[in-house]
Amino acid sequence: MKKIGVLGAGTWGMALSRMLSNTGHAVTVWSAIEKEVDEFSTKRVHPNLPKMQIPDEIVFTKDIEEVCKEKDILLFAVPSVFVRSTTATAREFIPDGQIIVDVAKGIEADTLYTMSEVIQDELQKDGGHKNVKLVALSGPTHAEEVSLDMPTTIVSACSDMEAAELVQDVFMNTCMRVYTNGDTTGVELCGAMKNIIALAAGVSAGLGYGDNAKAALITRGMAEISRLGIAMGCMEQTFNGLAGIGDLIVTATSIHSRNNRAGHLIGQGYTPDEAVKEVGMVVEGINALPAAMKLKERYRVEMPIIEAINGVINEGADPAKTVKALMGRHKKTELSKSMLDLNFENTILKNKRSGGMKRVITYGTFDLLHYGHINLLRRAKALGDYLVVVLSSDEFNWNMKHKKCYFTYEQRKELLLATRYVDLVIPEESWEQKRNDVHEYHIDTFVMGDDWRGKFDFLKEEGVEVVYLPRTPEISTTQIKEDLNK
Ligand code: C2G
Repeated sequence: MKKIGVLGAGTWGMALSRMLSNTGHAVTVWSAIEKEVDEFSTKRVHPNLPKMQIPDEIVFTKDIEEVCKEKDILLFAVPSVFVRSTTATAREFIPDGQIIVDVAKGIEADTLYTMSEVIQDELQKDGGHKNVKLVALSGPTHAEEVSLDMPTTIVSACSDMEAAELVQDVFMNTCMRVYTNGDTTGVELCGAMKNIIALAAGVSAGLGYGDNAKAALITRGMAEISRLGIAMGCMEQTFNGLAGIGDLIVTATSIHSRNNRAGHLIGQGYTPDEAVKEVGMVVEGINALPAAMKLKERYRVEMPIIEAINGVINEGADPAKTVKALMGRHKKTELSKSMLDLNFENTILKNKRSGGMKRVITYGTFDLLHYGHINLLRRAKALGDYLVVVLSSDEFNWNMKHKKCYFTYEQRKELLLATRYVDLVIPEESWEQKRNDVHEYHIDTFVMGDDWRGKFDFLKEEGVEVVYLPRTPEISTTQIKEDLNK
């Protein structure tokens, strides 16, 4: 039996509180809305969950200190826009080392932080709380169904697997199956972004379009979220999992979903504000849009559906015209990489462009290949479909870069080709070859770490997109050599 403090008495917070109490845990629930506390503690029914009985064992409190102190787990179940302020109020009562589970789904608009990052950022403002363990709990989980003990699965994500497993044990029961995952950011990104796709699916249905359009939005919407996640360094399989496609299916196809309902009204001609008022509850998909647009820009990821729904919600674009524009975009390939590989080799040899395939190029020495290089290569690959690495030759390194490599060109090339991101390796023999390379290999995007920021902007004149990605701090080939010499 664990002692659990729940912050937030919304639909999801209360459905989980009931489940935890009925499975033998001591649950205390706090809400900033004192009227709610009075009502729930006496009537023991939540207005949004009329069929659910709130167990008598659940203690309600208006005192945030009481909900925080001496608990095994704190559950943050407030709407995403109140996570920061709630953390600030609770901070002085939260001990270091506390396990905190966040179930709010969203991305903070100005910082682009996920909810667990917001909580951590706010807690560490006092210079302490260095050992708090933040677990994201997210998946295909309608509160209405959980409140009726209907079979449900969910993901407990934390980089600290022990914390993820402890939460798995607490929340696991005959009605709730919990899976662990180490990719907190990926799980939280899915949770926030899928609400936007659900909104789009609602708009489509409101316009009178059918299941074909819904399936297209779900499939291509997940492809966009996955592409963004990979560019942010998340794990690809997170997006194919319960927190990713699982949660998107349940949100985009269900009448329970507020995002779906709000979208439906907008498709029928309501303004976003009218739709939110009609739904009467928080529509997280609308709250997540500004951050989604900023992430798309920062990581330079093509996200046409996100862009289209943002046009409808925030720029007054006509929903019907927007769908027509989406359907009329230039053709894209869905081919797997291997097919792309063959396809690309053929086009390279025949020296002609193949429709819709984006080619990326990057340059470097890549000696003693390390995770900083891999982070760069993974994000570069996520910007397109095919990555060409121009690898500094031994002569170029020695004569022009005054670098003595540990591995020869051939050895460095072999290591690069062994990674899952690199499709082609060619030699870099001079500083001047870039202008030619981008034409010879039909390149769309040139990528370098931001230690080179500004140095290659001239390539824009060649019609190439120039992207500088944040370097991975604290690791470098030089650093490795120095550490090994000690
Ligand atoms: N990189 C990174 N993070 C690190 C180390 C390297 O993102 N911790 C990136 C660099 O910014 C660069 C790439 O990995 O984009 C390869 O790094 P180096 O092998 O150090 O390449 P460099 O010496 O910068 O050569 O004509 C351009 C040069 O060939 C680039």
